[in-house]
Amino acid sequence: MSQSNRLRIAIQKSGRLSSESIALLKAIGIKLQIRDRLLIAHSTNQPIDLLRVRDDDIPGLIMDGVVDLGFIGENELEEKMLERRASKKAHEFKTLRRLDFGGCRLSIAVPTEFKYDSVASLNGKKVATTYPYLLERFFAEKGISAKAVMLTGSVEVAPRAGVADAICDLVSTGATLEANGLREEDEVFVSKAVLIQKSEDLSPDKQALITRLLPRIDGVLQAKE
Ligand code: PRT
Ligand code: ZN
Repeated sequence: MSQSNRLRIAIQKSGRLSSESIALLKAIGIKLQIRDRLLIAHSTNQPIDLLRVRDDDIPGLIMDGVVDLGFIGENELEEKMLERRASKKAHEFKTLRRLDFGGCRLSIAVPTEFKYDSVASLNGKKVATTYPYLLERFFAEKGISAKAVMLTGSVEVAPRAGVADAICDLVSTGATLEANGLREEDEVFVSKAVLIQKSEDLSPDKQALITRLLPRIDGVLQAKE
């Protein structure tokens, strides 16, 4: 397979990070034509292609060196890094910038009737989460022996469904927890969107393009402060 000399950037196809990732690229002068169904979008004024995928795939695409840059939430990035490190897969990347969107926290929440004094109240309990590696690292740091139960969706209904005693899920406003009779107790990880680069060296042309783009990103971030 011939290596394209166009810079490849992975972005979430549709979800909470998509529109702000695209808005940032446009704000730094990259013209993009995005057709909704297509996996690839080409820039019309820069040697840049966007690869539009599920956010879960972005850390692996970077760590396997398949794309050059990616926009991803730190929660997803750190979880996939821990998972890949545990299974001895490539897990290196470089963080270029921490961005001003996608902010959330990965928190432990319990049903309102659960008596929670500290994280030690979770000893011997089951905690449903989509982020078992982040949660188990937190338990290990705190010396807690609790079980992370993996659920890829509907984590907030796990206690009511009798699947777990508590949950560990992403929170932004807290409305979802409240609607499900859950109370936020402890923060496991605080996250924002980041721009990352694969760890292997890029061609001089690609690296020079990134070096030109980064000050423009800084300008956009500063203007919004
Ligand atoms: O389809 P794909 O796999 O690409 O998307 P996805 O459904 O996995 O992800 P998406 O678009 O929901 O989220 C992408 C990223 O946005 C996450 O990985 C986080 O980095 C970031 N983010 C920021 C959030 C939230 N805020 C957030 N509130 N991701 C999810 N939520 C969910 C949370 O899981 C819970 O269900 O929103 C609900 C809680 O919100 P509040 O406001 O009620 O507290
Ligand atoms: Zn996802």
